[in-house]
Amino acid sequence: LTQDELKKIAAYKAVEFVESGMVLGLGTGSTAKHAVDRIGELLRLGKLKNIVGIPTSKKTQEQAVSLGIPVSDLDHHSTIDLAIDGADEVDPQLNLVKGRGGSLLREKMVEGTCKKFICIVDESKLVKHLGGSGLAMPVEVVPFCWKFTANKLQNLFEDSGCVAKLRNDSKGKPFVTDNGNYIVDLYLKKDIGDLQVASDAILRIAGVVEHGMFLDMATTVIVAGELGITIKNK
Ligand code: DER
Repeated sequence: LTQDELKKIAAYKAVEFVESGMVLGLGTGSTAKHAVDRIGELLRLGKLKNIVGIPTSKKTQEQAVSLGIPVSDLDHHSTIDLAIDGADEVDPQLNLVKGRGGSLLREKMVEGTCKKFICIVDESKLVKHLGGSGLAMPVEVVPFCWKFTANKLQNLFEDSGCVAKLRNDSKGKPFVTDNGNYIVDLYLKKDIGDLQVASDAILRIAGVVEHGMFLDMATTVIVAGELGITIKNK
């Protein structure tokens, strides 16, 4: 099975937990895309009714609208029944790294106010500890003096051999999030120790808007692997 087929399997399994009348958080990324497609298909087939989607990015909003999924926002629905979204890393305690797609702020706002958050991944996302994979730990920062903020972040994790890099788009310009901010990616050579301590320290830096560690937020993780589907509950 290809990675995308595994993503689709996890996504379809998660949509089995969607009930008519729900207010749904719609995730962002290639895995969540399959879940949004499936929700649209079930609505079209009449197998789901009265769904309201709260998108976690402009991209997902466009996808939902194109599928005929009614969309709204947190100002109109401050509590969400179920959010379905992907992740870049999942540790054994269901802590996540998200944001390599650049949508972490709206994802964290939506997934921080839902009764249930089902995270959908293929097995390649499973890690023992967050942050040590050498892949990006995204941090959304204000554009104003971003270098100042990036240096503060780099110094914070200097004992983990951290390198902070501004994320650029395909044209080599700074990537700009849906919220008009920049992303500084942290590349760590060692696992992050105490995740909550790290989270608090990052958020104390004034130029930081939000980071990509989603701690104690997922209530369920659905993992699709070569040997089948695993459902991990908090
Ligand atoms: O950027 C994000 O937060 C995405 O949800 C990411 O974490 C997962 O993206 P993928 O499903 O394309 O791997």
